Amino acid sequence: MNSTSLPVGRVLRIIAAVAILISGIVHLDLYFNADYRFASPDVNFGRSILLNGFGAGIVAIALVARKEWFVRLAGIGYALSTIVLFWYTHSGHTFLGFSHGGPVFEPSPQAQLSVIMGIIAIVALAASFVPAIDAADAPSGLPVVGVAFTITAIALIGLTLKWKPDDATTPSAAPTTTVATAGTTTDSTPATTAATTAGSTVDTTAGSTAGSTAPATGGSAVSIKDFKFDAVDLTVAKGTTVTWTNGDKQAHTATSSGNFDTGSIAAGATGTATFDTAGTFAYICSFHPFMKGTITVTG
Ligand SMILES: [Cu+2]
Repeated sequence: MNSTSLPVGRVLRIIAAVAILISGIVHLDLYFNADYRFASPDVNFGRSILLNGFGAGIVAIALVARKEWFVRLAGIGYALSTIVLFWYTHSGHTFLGFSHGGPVFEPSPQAQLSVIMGIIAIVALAASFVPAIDAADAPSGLPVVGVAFTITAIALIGLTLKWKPDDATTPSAAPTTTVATAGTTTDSTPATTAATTAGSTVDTTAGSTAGSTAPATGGSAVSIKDFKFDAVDLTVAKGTTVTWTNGDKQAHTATSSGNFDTGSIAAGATGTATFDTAGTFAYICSFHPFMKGTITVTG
């Protein structure tokens, strides 16, 4: 080695900084490009995503500049809390509350990049707490590995941000159990049925198919826009099929635990539930539990 040899600890901190920075860029993208800024007026959900993005930049700079234990611990805390918040801010379908089959996270495919980068940062920083690893001289090849990782990571950002579920002719992430037939039973609950019209049904006229896919028997509509159900409290007659039309760039659901669940409704798509039992059913979006509504069914 020469006099400029690199301690492993420094390489690990740079790797963690790059990973955390990527996680933060994902959050900034969610905020500015995926409409999460519209989730801000009433709740802090959007703002928390923005804060996460800026916080990532600060933590990343600190990790590159300083090697104190508390800086590395802050890096672990940042990455861990991001992953925990993914879980906490979703009411839950599957892994960390994301939905729903398919190869990617719904509603935010880029969020899986954030999770992967968080895990990398945690592992790298945890390793830096092992004195023997931290103090060792990096093998001459390690900086090359670091550069390769950085380039790969930046390429991943580009690819992930470019990738939009809407671009696909056949939406891989959308549930494939139903086609345009509203009210198809997918729920074992006898009282109600739920179905989701996959994004493929809106190929011709996006958004306007809600009316045509709704059954003729007195369907009722709820629009979803800017992370809100526009008919917050809807009253319908028994037997009515309610159609939710998603006008956001993000997927949403209408979910009432034990009663009905539209499943993930992709951007521009519709989901339905049929109400055969009188009563009042409070529901939320399981991806964004601050989105609330009720359906009251009159006998
Ligand atoms: Cu939602």
